[in-house]
Amino acid sequence: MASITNSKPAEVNGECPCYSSKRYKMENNNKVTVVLGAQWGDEGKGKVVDLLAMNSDIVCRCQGGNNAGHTVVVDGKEFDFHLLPSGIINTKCTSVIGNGVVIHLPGLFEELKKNELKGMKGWEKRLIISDRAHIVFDFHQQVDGLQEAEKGKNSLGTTKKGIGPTYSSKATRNGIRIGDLLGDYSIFEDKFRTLAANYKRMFPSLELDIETELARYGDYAAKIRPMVRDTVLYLHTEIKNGKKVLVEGANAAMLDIDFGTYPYVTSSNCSIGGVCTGLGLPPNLIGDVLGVVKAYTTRVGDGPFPTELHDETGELLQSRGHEVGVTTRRVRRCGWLDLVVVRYTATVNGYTSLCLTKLDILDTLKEIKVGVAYKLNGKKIDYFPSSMAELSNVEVEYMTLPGWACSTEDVREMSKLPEAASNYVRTIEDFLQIPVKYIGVGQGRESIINAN
Ligand code: 2SA
Ligand code: GDP
Ligand code: MG
Repeated sequence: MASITNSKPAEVNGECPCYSSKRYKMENNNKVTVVLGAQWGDEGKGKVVDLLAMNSDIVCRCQGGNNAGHTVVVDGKEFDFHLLPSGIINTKCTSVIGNGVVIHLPGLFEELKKNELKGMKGWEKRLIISDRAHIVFDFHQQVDGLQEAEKGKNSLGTTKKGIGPTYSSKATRNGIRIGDLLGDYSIFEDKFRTLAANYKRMFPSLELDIETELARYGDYAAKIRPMVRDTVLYLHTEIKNGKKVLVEGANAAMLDIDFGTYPYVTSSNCSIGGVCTGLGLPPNLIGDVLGVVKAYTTRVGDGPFPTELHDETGELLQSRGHEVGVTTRRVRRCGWLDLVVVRYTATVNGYTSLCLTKLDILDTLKEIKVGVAYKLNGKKIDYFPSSMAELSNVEVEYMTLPGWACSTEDVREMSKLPEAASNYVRTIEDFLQIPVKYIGVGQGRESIINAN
């Protein structure tokens, strides 16, 4: 047994190692930048990520699957990404699909092919997939559709991409991961047969050809093998090496399974916690958190939407904003900007700055309303309702601001924005007490105002 003495330990470089705070280098100043949706999704995260990817080495997806639809427009050419990080078109960036993502392999290869045809090159060397990510099978997608049909008028309006059933398999602990597919194939086969049989028992109408599926997955295994690795080790090594990492949140905080409008949510954590769990990053590595806020609000799918407009203004926002689902082509519901929502998501996500997108869509309005408080039974409430019955019944208090009634599409400097538009931006900043760093005034990469 080692004897305990009172003598001072040996000194190293003039300092006692036991008493020196420098003994372990705990602090890493190379922090990860995060882009998160601040409303119900489709805020324009893809465009922001594409822009920031120009100064990043690695762009990661941490949650969700191909339910997401992120649009990037470069030189007039439109790309839509679902599973691939929006930084993939940047040839200097490596793209990571993290452990928290659920992957539909046929969808992934379709997406790669489609973008290759649009000119995306060399992705094979730039795409890394986590061995811990769960696989979305076709039967998960079928089950998603069947569950929605069973719910009838209480359906959630999912994208039917199998997201809920796959996260459900993950939580039940009979899910199948990419690593399983690449390991001993007989073990994968066993797991697949068990999982498929479970679902067939629950949903007898499922159409399942197990042998064909197994053969198909053998082919996918060979195709993805070179891209798969331990992304936790990869990311931590690269962060230590000083590489700039950008994280692209999918969906948005109001669709977060914990903090969103449950049950009208997706099945992952689309807020800041999902960044840590979906990539294996500790909170002390998180740096800037950029909240992407659309200058009005949209929602696709069912669920309460306090500032929704069922009138001509709503239609105008929908048509001017081309508010159509990128994955399902569903028409998005539109309404005024709801700052109660954004303040709530800012509380959860801790935005260090904001990107206000689609300001140009408001260009034709004479006046613009912004939701600033909720009342229930005539009384203002200071919390965001967790109950959907309450949220459906809130009365929104609005602030009315003058519109600018002219085009902002060609504006590239803050000083050139019409006064009423600057006032709109300042009102948002003042209400939220968070600076607006970028303002989007068009679809293209160049249509952005640096508001710093
Ligand atoms: P799911 O499929 O289980 O994740 O659906 C659950 C809810 O989450 C909503 N959701 C979305 N909301 C906005 N945008 C999304 N991506 C696509 C887009 C949507 C589309 O970029 O336009 O094309 O319809 C997305 N993905 C999921 C969904 O509407 C449900 O309310
Ligand atoms: P995401 O899911 O958050 O990436 O957003 P989507 O791609 O689903 O939807 C946003 C839509 O708005 C896309 O068609 C974008 O090209 C478009 N968009 C993004 N920013 C702006 C902007 O500032 N102005 C205009 N007019 N369109 C924008
Ligand atoms: Mg989208």
